[in-house]
Amino acid sequence: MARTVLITGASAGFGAACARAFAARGDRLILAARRAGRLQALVDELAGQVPIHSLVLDVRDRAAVERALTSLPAPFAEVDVLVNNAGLALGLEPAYRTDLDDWETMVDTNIKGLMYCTRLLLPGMVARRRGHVINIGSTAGDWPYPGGNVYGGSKAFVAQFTRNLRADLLGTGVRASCVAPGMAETEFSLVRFKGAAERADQVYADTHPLSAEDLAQIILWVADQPPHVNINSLEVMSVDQAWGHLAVHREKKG
Ligand code: NDP
Ligand code: 8X3
Repeated sequence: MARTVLITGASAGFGAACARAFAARGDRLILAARRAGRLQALVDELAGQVPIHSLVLDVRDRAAVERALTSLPAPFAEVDVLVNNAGLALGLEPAYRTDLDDWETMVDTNIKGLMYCTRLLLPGMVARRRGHVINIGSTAGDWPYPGGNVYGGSKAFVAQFTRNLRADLLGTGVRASCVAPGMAETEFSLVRFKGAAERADQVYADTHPLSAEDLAQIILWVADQPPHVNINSLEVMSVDQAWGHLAVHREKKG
């Protein structure tokens, strides 16, 4: 049966790949992002396939999110699957050198934007006794690394928020899942390094990272489980990525 699927951050990366994957399954799509042109190109690509409602939306703007999600037009009004994907990392500086504005942007997007969308759509899901909130976390939420500071902290929030949602949603039939990818080649690093393409490319050089399409298939699989099955959390890495040893500071004495 066709579902109504709302994907935030649908203009690029995982979000755009999810739009294509859910469209191929025949689901109705609500696609949200800030860049209208990118969103429109995706709508043009998929419009012949499934009904699509696009929202030019900044998830940090609580009033705009409230307006958009409380006035969804009829065929899209009952959201079955919310993919809370919009998010970003900004910078890789140590905590004592980062730009406080970057920290605030990450909190506003990765935490508050995700909160707004979830809170606005949950009551309908609970009333209909069906629905699925799929949050995109990160390995950075579990495994610290230098420069991960607020980005990793925001993704730790996503992981624990998802578990707490499960606790609150017990008995409602509504599902909550956190998909936590490791390194994946999207525009993520270009955004993190503020357009420095060479530096972004280095992240993926000479290795085989996850792709947006890999993640879209995994997210689709999470959504496609039978209604009584809840994938709580799912961590996924490229086979070329694993944990390193703990860092040790050494300094000659005297
Ligand atoms: P991309 O940069 O390719 O895509 C990010 C998407 O988020 C874009 O569509 C962007 O659209 C949207 N977005 C960013 N800020 C906002 C905002 N304020 N309001 C609405 N949409 C917004 O990155 P990814 O696809 O890689 O990232 C998707 C998610 O996956 C993020 O949450 C990221 O943290 C997470 N992730 C990524 C990993 C990776 O290695 N790539 C690994 C683990 C997790 P627009 O600019 O048009 O608004
Ligand atoms: C993105 C993966 O390792 O760059 O969440 O933080 S990482």
